[in-house]
Amino acid sequence: PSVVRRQDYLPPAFWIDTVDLCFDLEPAKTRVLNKMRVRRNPAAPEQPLRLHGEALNLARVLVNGQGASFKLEDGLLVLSNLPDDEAGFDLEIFTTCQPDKNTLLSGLFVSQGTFFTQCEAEGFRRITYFLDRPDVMSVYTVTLRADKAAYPVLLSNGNLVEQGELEGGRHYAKWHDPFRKPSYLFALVAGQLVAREQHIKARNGCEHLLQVYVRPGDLEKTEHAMQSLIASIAWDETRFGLHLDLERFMIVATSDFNMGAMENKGLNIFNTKYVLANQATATDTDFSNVESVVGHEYFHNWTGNRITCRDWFQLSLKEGLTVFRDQEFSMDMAGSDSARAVKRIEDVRLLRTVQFAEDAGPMAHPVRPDSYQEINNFYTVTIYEKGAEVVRMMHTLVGEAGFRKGVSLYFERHDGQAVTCDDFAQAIADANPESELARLLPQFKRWYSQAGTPHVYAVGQHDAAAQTYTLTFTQKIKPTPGQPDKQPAVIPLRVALFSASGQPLQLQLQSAEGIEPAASEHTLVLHDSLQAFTFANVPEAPIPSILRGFSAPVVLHQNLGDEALEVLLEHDSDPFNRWEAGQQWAQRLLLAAIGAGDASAEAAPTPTVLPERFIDALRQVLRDPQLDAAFQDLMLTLPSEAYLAEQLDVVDPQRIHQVRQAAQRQLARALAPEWQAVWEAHQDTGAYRPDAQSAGRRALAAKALFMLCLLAAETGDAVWPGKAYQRFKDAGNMTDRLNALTALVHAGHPLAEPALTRFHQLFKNEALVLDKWFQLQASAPDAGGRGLHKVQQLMQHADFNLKNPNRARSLIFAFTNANPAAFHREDGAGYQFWADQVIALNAINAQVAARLARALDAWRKLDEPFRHHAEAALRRVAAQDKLSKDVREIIEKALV
Ligand code: HT7
Ligand code: ZN
Repeated sequence: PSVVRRQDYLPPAFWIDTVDLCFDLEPAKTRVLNKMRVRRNPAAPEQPLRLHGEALNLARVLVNGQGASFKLEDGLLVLSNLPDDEAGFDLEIFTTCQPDKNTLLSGLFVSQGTFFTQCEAEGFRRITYFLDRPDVMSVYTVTLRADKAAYPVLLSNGNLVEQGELEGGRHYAKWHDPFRKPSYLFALVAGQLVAREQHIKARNGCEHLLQVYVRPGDLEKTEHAMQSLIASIAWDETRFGLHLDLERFMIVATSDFNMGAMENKGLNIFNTKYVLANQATATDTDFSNVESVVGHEYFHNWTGNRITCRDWFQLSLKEGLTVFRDQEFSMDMAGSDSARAVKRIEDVRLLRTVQFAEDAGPMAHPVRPDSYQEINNFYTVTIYEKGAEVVRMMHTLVGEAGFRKGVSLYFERHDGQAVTCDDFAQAIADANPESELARLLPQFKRWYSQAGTPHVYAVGQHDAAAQTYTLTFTQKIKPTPGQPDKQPAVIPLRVALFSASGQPLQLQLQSAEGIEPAASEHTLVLHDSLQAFTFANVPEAPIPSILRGFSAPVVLHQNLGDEALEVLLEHDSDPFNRWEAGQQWAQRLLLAAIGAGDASAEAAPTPTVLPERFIDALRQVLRDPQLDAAFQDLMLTLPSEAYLAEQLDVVDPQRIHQVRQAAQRQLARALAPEWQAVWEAHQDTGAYRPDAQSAGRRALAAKALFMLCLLAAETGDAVWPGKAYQRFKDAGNMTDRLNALTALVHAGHPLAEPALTRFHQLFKNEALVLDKWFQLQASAPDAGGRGLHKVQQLMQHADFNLKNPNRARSLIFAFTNANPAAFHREDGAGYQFWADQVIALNAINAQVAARLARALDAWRKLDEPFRHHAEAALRRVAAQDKLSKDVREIIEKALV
């Protein structure tokens, strides 16, 4: 396989200063005339000009208006004997491509009769020959020509400078983007679209036109996206002093898209899933996702577009930083401290289930990878979520104001440039020369170069005579592929201490200089494999609260007894660690139950997994009127099956499922009166609002209904399923409707079937709602082992379409990634199905296929008989001769 290595980076041999593109748009054959001003890079060794190109038909190449000699070598257009003029030369290339055959959705493609582009990471080379690398930045002028009736709206980056009529019912629009940009930020859209528009005036007095383009009929679903955009603009001004630099900012939605959205300069292209939302069709989660994705793409305008990446190994430079920014934006929008904590918990749950698993598996890679075969495989949770945690640790180490200073310095130094992760870290450290970050910068940057999750072991020792309490920490990172030896990481640990009755204690940290001033919390900074910290004047053995707010992306091991966890669960003033205490306790109980029985010898699941004391603690949480509903909901959620699997060396997915289900049923039974009270107390009749508070109340009510329906499945009670069906029918919003339907489906109640039929009937013309319909069925419990059969049946449904990534994800991925008990079958049929779908998708859309391929990343940890079936399925895929390099990289790494 051909491997791209970070250490092989060389600056480009040429610069492309300006690009003038003219498109004659036709679905079957689009003509592209590309006129560039090219100049040799004096700093690079002399080489021919090698332009990237893929799936293009080349018609003409002219240099300074004359026919030029060129070669096509491995997909590259190679031009030598070029003019040696310092001022450069004109290069004109004429090609055609076939957008309607482009099922890969990279480059120029057609979705429902509209042209769209997707150029990140390497899609521009599917539009024209170019130096398709992020460090080549150019000024673009783009003319779009198309049939006016079929494509009335013609959009590209920047400002509209001209438009008019052409012969034969055609028309044109000319766009100019004054900002230099890399080719991956180029975009065009042409089709029958309508826009919600809003004029805004920024703080600095500049006026801007904001537009959200959708298909006719979807306009009334764009209000939330527009409000989210306006909020994002205001937030970036307030929090970072970054203003919108364009006259016009456009968002366009498409239903065929490989990812969530794309930050093309001034012309963001979005998956409809992250734009369209109204209360009838979108859930609270959808509303909140729209807000955060609109924010994320908007924030890229500075972190990604104004300053971009030197090469794709630096991808986290823009993605980690922008995820950090969108997380902070969502927290600020959520409002209360409790709502902020809920958002933090949700982010950490994603990190710990998906990213920690990635870091422990065959695809483990550093936040700044050293090599790749296919860059599209590196848009990962490590680059995004772990990358955001690295930025968050910098923020913790230099503080809020210091971080803002650092970001300002970063823009002062690098605006308009293509830079590296080192440049970012250096700017934050240089702006805060007295900080621990500046002191420890070379070690801190190991977060960029070392893969794997650090494990931190904490031991507390109280010295009654000296009245001191010492916390001793050791840290260790397990080997990952290609990295057998690891160095200690810099780990900021926010720490507090509590008395045995849960009172917060004042901390007096002893240092070489003496005793530091008393504080309720300290940030201890680990940087060695063994370190101890001593607190003075601690009369009794305290209970430590470590890693508050999840201040570093590590696994913390501490031997706290159940009593201590109970105290923290009830009293920790840090909501994250309060939640974490409950999770730690639940995890310990569930893992003990999983390990306690031989699954094959034990037909019935462990009947009582949770002791009365644990249930009592949760009962208090559920009864506490001071707590926000969203927080109560999270406290009452047991660790997921995926998270539990992550804690085990040998995984029996069926056993994990049985035990978690048993615990869930126990909570349903033991807390039935509380669930009823919760349901009654959260019957809001007010107008629907998707804010964090209201969404939290709906989520908690949904959990109550879910539990009561689960219990009804045991007792035969008809009341709660009846109420669920009623709610399903009468709900005034999609959140309540879908939650009620979910309760019926997961309880396996007979009313689930008519409800599903009715749901389909109601929403058969709403693609995003149909996705939910497929997804719910694909992730439903595997009653009698029929889950796989159900999914296979649904693949034959008239509304299923493997070519549409959202639909493929909602059915196939929901089954393989979110329904472990149905997917991991003892007969291996789930894996065979997975292999069939990877092979089928590979021929349509290699990027989506490669994502699906990752569902078996952790196959080596599986217990038998799962493991040998999984291996056979992987080997079957590996043996395919027409495998894309995307899928091949994933499968080969899994089989190493
Ligand atoms: N920067 C965007 C990445 C992206 C992408 C990458 C590969 C293939 C298709 C893609 N669509 C969007 C998304 C983001 O992080 O904002
Ligand atoms: Zn991004």
